[in-house]
Amino acid sequence: MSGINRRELGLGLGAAALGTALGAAMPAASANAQASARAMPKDALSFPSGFLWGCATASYQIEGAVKEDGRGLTNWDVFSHTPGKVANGDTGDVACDSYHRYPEDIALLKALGVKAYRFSVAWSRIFPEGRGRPNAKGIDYYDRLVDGLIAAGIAPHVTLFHWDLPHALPGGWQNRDTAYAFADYAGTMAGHLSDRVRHFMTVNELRCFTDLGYMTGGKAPGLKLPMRQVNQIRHHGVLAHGLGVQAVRAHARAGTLVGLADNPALFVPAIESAGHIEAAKKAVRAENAMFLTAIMEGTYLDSYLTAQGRDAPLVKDRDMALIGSPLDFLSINVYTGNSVRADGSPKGYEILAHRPQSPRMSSPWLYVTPEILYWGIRAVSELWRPKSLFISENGCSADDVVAADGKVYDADRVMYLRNYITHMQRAAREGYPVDGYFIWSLMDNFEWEDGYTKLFGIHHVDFRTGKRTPKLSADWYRELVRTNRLV
Ligand code: GBH
Repeated sequence: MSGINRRELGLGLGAAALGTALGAAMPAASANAQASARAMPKDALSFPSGFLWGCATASYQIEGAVKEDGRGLTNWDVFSHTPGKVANGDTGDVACDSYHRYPEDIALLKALGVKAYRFSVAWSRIFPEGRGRPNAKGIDYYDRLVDGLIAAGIAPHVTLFHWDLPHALPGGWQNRDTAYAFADYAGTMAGHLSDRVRHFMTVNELRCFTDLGYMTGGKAPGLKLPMRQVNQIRHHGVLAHGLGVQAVRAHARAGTLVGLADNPALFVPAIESAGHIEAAKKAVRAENAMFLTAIMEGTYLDSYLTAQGRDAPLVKDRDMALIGSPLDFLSINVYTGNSVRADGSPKGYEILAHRPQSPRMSSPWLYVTPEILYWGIRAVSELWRPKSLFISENGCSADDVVAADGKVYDADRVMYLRNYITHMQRAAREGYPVDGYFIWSLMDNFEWEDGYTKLFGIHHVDFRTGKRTPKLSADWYRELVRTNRLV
């Protein structure tokens, strides 16, 4: 704590800012101690020097070329081609055509001035059937992409699984074998790319490819299974991550960093006072018991196992140790979060529902809660002390309109981003270990079950021609990145 105080004091912050910094820094102090080399912001609006600004995408959402160069069929090809599953019957068949237009994408990143690009590898381009012998042409594509990024001075941050699962794997995530197939694939890619890629994320958002695919069914494969099976699928998901961490470490060069990109449920304390802050933190730990809590603690909380009773997952001997494999960094995707208040219940908290009049962006689920970025970073830092933390996604859909001059003036997206990033700056200023931020998304793309009806890009994409045009939000982000300061 004294380290933080000294640094904060030396900066001559105003009394109010200092009060916040001191009060809030206390619980974070030991989280910060291990990262004492991390630079602090030089003033109340700046980010630490070396803060990593980036943009994110995912394979099925941007690549297209679904039948090219031996790519195998995936769950999302099947799902999007099933009538009634995706808005307008949209598919990722062509999407942004990044499989062919990736040099343009690299040019967009370069023009923004960002130093990192988070993309995902399509498992079925590497192993068309999910396992077996690697497909050289698939690997070549990612070689070209990675080489192009490095030539442009942009660090590739690779997600190994962002939901496009090879269809040939029997039973998908219902089958424990899929976790082992994932590890083989993860090891292959890490072995191949780690001479140029330093950051690997195993999986993206456990809740989405397990619960939303197999419990509520809005995402591929669109099933609504009983809880016994859902819990087993969740277990296979976290196991895949753990096996993936081990495989990356076994095959990658020394110095390679491995983590995951999860979207834990995060909460804003209803009031910024000790009891509510503690309640919100408790909620983060309990509500993510089957996912991030299991990964960060290497165990399932009793409260989760008890609540599931006979539906609890079947866990084999070494599973929990694998699931709890120590990580080099933690990445979280942060979009929205409910408020939580302390109460007298056994759990100690109540999650408050969003109000009908609460502001949202274009996606109905996307309630505007900028403070979640601060409280999310703070909760995971205090609970699990990650060595390094990235915001691997943050962004929003907006009802974009192309103006007469061909540009999208998305002042609402700028408002959203500016507010969220302001709260991330507070976290950095207070010494929480946040090292980088990736906007979702570099460009408009296939938004899963919403097809092309909800667009998150800071570049507009004309899906008839493939043309990319920077929106106002891209101009704004360029200025933020250039100054490394809130703008
Ligand atoms: C991320 O998911 C994804 O990683 C990315 O691919 C996606 O394009 C981006 O965000 C924007 O959506 O409860 O069924 O009503 C965001 C996480 C989780 C989004 C749950 C929507 C609610 C849908 N999401 N969700 S539902």
